[in-house]
Amino acid sequence: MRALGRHILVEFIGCSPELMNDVAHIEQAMVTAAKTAGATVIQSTFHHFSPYGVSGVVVIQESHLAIHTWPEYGYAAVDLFTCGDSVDPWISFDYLKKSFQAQNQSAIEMYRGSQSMLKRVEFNVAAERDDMAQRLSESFQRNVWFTDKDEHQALSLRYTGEVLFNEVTPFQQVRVLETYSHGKMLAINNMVMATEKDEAHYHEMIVHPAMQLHGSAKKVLVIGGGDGGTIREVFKYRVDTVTMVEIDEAVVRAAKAHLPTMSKEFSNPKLELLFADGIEYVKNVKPGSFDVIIVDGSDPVGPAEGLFSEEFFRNCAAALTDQGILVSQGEGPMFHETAFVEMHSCLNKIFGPEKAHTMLFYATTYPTGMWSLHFATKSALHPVADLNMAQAEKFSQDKDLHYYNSEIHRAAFQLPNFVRKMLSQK
Ligand code: SPD
Repeated sequence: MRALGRHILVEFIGCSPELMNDVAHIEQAMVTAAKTAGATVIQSTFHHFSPYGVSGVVVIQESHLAIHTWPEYGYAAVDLFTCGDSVDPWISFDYLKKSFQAQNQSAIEMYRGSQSMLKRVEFNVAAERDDMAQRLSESFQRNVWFTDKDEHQALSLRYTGEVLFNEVTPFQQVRVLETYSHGKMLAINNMVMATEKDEAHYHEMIVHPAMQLHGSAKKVLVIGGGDGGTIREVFKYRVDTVTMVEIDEAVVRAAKAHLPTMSKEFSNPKLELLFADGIEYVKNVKPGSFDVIIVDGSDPVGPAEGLFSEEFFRNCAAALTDQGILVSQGEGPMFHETAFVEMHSCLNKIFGPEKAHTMLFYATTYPTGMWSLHFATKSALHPVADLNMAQAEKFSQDKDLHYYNSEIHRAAFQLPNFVRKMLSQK
């Protein structure tokens, strides 16, 4: 060979946009492309960026394969770089072309390290290199990362690269992945919804402050919450009925198949499960039907967008009894700040400033880790002053709760100054 390495710069055009946004597929394809060409794979590192795009590298003993995709253009920029005679990068090229369903492609091959420019110096590393290669090839490491982000910040979790559930429904993409640090994770449209390790923070906080303050809620409405974590907490009380209105049956199916600790109450006979649009549901519900309404929706993009509107909250307020309480997933003050502020201001307007409150808690797998719940009461009950602390503490102990206790309840309603300022601006 006239050069040390061969470098093919590839443009894959007209690829399947779905495949170009599927980090697990791309990682698998790149690793297989390397192996098919006869390369020894050492390590792969791949990241997905929400909403679109995947970047990754497969390090091979003979150099590397790298990619960056733009799903919205059906485009992938790929580098195939191999050294030595034993690996033919064009075999990887052919494999990827098929795997990405590319309609067009162009490629430029460059010879790297032209022998005419280089002078060999005496340096005998052959023995060590063979030994090292043997050891490395026995421990191929995959580094596949899921990233939940906006334009400026992100939270990433490393996962196995295996996708346990993956469906694009008429509403959204629903996936269950196996993370290394947080167990199985439900992701909707590339946003973390719940992980096995920290879901109790969210589900206990969206349920217990309202149920404890109310003290005798019998009829509860849950909007969203298809993973089952919220109803699991509600069924820790002596309720008569829980009505759950979930727009996407695939979320419930994914949870039943892969998230048993969250989904265990779906067989409860007191559950009325409706697959319908919660926004439409509350438009038509009889006034005064529910003691507690819990809005456990996704983020304010896609089908959950209407769950952040004034009309929706007005309908919820009407659907509550006179002692009723509303709680809604409220986004983070440092992530989706606008939605966070507007939702509070909306509840202020509908319920009155004395009756609209905000809670903060730790959500370790939501971007920034600081998450909120908005809380509003129809009655004059104050969520802290009127809490029966002894009863809340006893409940937390008796039920062996993971996050909620009486002190956490009180603390959750205390806000840092910067959050107070944000909320008083509207
Ligand atoms: N960014 C995440 C917001 C999550 C809201 N709902 C989660 C569903 C858990 N039941």
